[in-house]
Amino acid sequence: MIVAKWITGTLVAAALPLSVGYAVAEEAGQHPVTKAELQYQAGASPIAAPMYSDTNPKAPPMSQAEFEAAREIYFQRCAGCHGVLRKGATGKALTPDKTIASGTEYLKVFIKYGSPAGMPNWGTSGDLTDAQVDLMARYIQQTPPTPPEFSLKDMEATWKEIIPVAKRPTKKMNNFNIANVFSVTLRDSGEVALIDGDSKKIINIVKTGYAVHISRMSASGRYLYVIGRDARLNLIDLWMEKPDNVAELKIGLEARSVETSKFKGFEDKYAVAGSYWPPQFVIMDGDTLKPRKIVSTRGMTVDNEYHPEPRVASIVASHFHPEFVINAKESGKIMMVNYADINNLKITTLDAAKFLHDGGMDSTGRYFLVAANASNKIAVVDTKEDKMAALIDVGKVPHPGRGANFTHPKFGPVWATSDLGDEGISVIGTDPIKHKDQAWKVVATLKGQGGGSLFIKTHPNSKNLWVDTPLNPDANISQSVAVFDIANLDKGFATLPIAAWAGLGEGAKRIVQPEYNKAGDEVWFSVWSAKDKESAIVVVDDKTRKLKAVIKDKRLITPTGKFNVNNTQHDIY
Ligand code: DHE
Repeated sequence: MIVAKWITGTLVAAALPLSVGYAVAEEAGQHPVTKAELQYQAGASPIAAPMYSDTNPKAPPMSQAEFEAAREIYFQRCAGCHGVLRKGATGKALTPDKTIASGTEYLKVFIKYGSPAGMPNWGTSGDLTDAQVDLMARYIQQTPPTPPEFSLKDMEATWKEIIPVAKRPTKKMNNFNIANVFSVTLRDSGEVALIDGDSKKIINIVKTGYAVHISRMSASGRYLYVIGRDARLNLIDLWMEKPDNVAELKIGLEARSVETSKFKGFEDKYAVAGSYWPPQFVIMDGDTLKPRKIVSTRGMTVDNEYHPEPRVASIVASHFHPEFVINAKESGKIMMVNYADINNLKITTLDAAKFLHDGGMDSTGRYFLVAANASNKIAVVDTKEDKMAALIDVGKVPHPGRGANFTHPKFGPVWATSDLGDEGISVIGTDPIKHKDQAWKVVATLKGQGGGSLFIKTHPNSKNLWVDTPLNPDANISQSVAVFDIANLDKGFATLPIAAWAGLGEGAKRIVQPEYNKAGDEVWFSVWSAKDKESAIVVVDDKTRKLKAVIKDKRLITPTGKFNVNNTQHDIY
C-alpha cells in the first residue's frame, strides 16, 4: 500500500505495511488518529534561521554537530505536531522537565515503535535509522532552541515594491477574462501557474515562496495574493499585460494564510497574513504590502492555560464590519480584528475550540464555519454580531477547505465538510430564520469513499457535491473522486477515475481539491504526483460528469490548490 509522506517539504511515496495504514487508537483526552492525519500534520517546517539554544546539564551530552542534525530532523518531522518550542500542539509537550524524567531508553522505544495514541513509528517504518532515533531521544532532552522573532523592522528589510503603484497600469491591459483565471499552487517548485479558465492555457508561471500554500483575491478582483510556507507573500497584478509580481514581503519564518479587506469602503485597502512562526499576524497596505501593524497571538487557550505559540490558521474577511476573522490554532481563539483604525485596533476575541484550522462562509456570507480539527468540531461565528453562534460535534478530524454550500432538499441551506479521519461528510443547517430547528445542527451524515479527505466543493449553479480523498492509503480511493447528486443524497455517490483520465505514467497521482470555474459548469481537479513525476489538471464537465480537458505541461510541477478568481473573490463555494 502507498502512503504519502512529506520529507523536507517534498511529497514522496513510500510503502507501509497494511497494519499501520489506518492505525486508530485512543488515549484519554486525545482523539483517535489515522495514519492519513499523521502524515498530513507532520509536515516539514521551513524554519532555517539561526536559533538560540543552551545546554541543559541534566540532559545527555551531544556535540554541536549532533545537535544541528537533530534540530533539522525535528523541524522536518516533529514540529508540525509538537510545536516549534516543543510545548505541545496536536502532539504531546516534549519539554526537558518531561523528557529527562522519561530517560533516553524509554524515549528511544517511543520514537522507534510509535504509540497507539498517534506517535508515528519512525524507526520501524524505516524513516529514521537506529542512530537517528538515539540522536532524537537525546535531542528532545535538551532545552528547545528558539527561532528568532520577526519585527516590523525585520519585515521592512524584506519588502520589495517591484512595480510601484504609480508605474502600474490604470486599466486592464490584457484580453484575459480575468474573472475566470485560476491561480494554481505549484507546491514543490515554489510558483503559481496562472491559467486562463476559458482557453485552459498557461498565462504565466510566477515565482512565489517555498512550498507555496494558498492564493486569495482582493475585493476588486484585480490583485492576487500568494503565501508560501516560508512566509513569503507575493502580490500579483492581474491588470498587467502579462500578470506578474508587483510586490513582495516576508512576513515571518513560517506561514499558511493571507486575506484582504472586503468591507464596503475598504476594498483592496488592506491585506493581512498570519504566521505559524512567530505566532502573529500582520496588517499591510493592500496594493504595496507595506507592513503596518503586527499583533501577537501568544496568550491563554480556551482552557485558560498559557500557550507560547498559537499558530495563525485560516483568515477570512467580514462583509458586515471592517474586520478580519483570524483563527489561532492552538489557543482555539477567534479574533475579530477591526481594521477601521489600525493604530487603535479593536479586537473582539471569541472562545471557540482548540486546533482551529480551515473553514469558509455560509451562503449568505454572514456566518463563518471553521474546523477545530483535532477537537472534532465545527465552530460557527456570527460575523454580524461578532459572537459564537455554535460549536458543533462532527466526525473525526473535519477538513472542509472552505466547505460547500448548497440547498438540501429537506433542510434548506446547508454547509458541508468532509473528514480526514473517517469517511463521513457532515451536513450542517445554516438557516436560523426559515429552518430554525436545523440551524447549526448536523442534519445528515453522508458516507463517502473513505478517510483521508481534504476538500469538498459545489457551486450555486451545480447539482453536484464533490469530495476528494487524496490522503486515503488505498490508491484506488486517493486517485478517484466521489460525487453526490444533491437532489438525491441518500442514493450515495458515484466514483470518477480522475487519475486514469489524466493518462499519466507512474506516480502517486492523488486527486486533490475540486475547484469550479466562474460559470459553475466545469470542475477542475489536480492530479498530484511527486516533483520528479508528471502531474496534470483534469477538467470535468459538471453536468455530464464526463472528461472535458486534461491540462498537461512540464511546468505544472506538483499542482495542488486551485483558486478561481471570481469564486475566491466572492466566497463562492
Ligand atoms: Fe493546507 C488551506 C495549513 C498541509 C493544501 N492549509 C490551509 C489553511 C491552513 C493550512 C491554516 C487555511 C488557510 C486560509 O484559509 O486562510 N496545510 C496546513 C498545515 O499546517 C498542513 C497540515 C501541514 C503543512 O506542513 O503545511 C497543511 N495543505 C497541506 C497539504 O499537504 C496540501 C494538501 C497540499 C499543499 O499544497 O501543500 C494543502 N491547504 C491546502 C489548500 C488550502 C489549504 C489547497 C486552501 C483550500 C481552499 O479551498 O481554500
